[in-house]
Amino acid sequence: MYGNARTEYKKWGADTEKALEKCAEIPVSLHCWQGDDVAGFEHNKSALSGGIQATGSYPGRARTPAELMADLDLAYSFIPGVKRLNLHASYAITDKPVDRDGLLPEHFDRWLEWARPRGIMLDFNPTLFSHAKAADGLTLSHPDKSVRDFWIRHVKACRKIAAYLGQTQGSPCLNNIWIPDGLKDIPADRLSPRVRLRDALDEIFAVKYDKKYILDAVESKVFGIGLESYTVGSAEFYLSYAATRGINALLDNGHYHPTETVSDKIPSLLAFFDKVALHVTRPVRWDSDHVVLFEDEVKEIAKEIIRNNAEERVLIGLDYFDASINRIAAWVVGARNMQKALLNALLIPHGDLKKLQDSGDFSKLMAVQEELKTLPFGAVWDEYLKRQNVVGAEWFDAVKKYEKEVLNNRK
Ligand code: RNT
Ligand code: ZN
Repeated sequence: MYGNARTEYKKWGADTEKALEKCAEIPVSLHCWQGDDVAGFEHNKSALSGGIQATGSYPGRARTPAELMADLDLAYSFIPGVKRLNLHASYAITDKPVDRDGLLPEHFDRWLEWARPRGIMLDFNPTLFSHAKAADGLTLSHPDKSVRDFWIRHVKACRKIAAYLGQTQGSPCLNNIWIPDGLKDIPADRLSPRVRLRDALDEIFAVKYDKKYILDAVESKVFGIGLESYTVGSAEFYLSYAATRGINALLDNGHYHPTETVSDKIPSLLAFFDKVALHVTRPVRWDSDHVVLFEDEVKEIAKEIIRNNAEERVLIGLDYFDASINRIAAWVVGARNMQKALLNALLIPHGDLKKLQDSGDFSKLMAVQEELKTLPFGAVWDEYLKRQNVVGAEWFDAVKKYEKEVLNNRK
């Protein structure tokens, strides 16, 4: 089947061998927080807050670092290609309770020890939610200076941790700042919180690190649950901030108005930024963070990365948290679909299609794009899994077995 597929793709000018090689080299950062419904390991845990929600109560949530690491190992064994792990500050592993502003690089040494033999590089996120000092939905833009200062100290601590991770692993660690700050109802002042956020970020970024170790990013949002009327860190706010401060923007495809697409934003940013970071997710009616599927917008996002030769400029991360299904299955399905979308994009003769666009031959462009949709992609995907030593559809039985033997004992 692969041999036939290879011939079919060749007719359209696509080289399946090259695609198989290239696909395996593009890193995808798996988010640790799908494994435990964004709970983390803090000793004094607060409920998930900040306008995000993991709904469902499927049994078997990872409760300890050892459980999360074991679950990740199983998930990774079914995911082809280069994998990274995206951590949140709330996943620090400490003997005693440590508040967010007291976190240190050594609190992530166990993650480094876990990652090193697996060849997995780490990414990082400060955690500015699920905490008493974020209970009113405001952090870095809070009118109370002492609250703002607490969170400034936290993000500074996180940048130090991320730089340490990056230096130790020999690959830059993406440190992505997302804050929930917003208001439920009509604001009386939309500017002052943004000025406070800008100044807080300036204080944070006054500390300089080598870009060899840390890549700083800011993630915008349109609204959160309970924060429907106003978001301090809006798209315009963070894009302007990133552009004027020489840092990166992170685009989460659940964070825009429903007819906006992140696939269209990627090339816009590539025209101005060296790097663009992504949170690939699946918003269903809102920023619901459903598992990523192999569907149009994900395919389109992958196309924009591949056809602009931006595999090293676009940092791909996943961001979803579904607590209503087996959490390992959620990781595997989403991560495999991201890889599927990349492989699909690598099998498109982008150069020929660009020529059709430039010569104004839009009839042929449409006709060819439609023909490409029904080429035997499945055979190439199966071959990719085989070469990556990853099983096909059987992965689900293995996860189900682990559910019976391990997850169901987590009462
Ligand atoms: C929330 C943002 C953010 C979080 C993670 C847990 O809407 O997407 O990226 O999902 O930091
Ligand atoms: Zn996100």
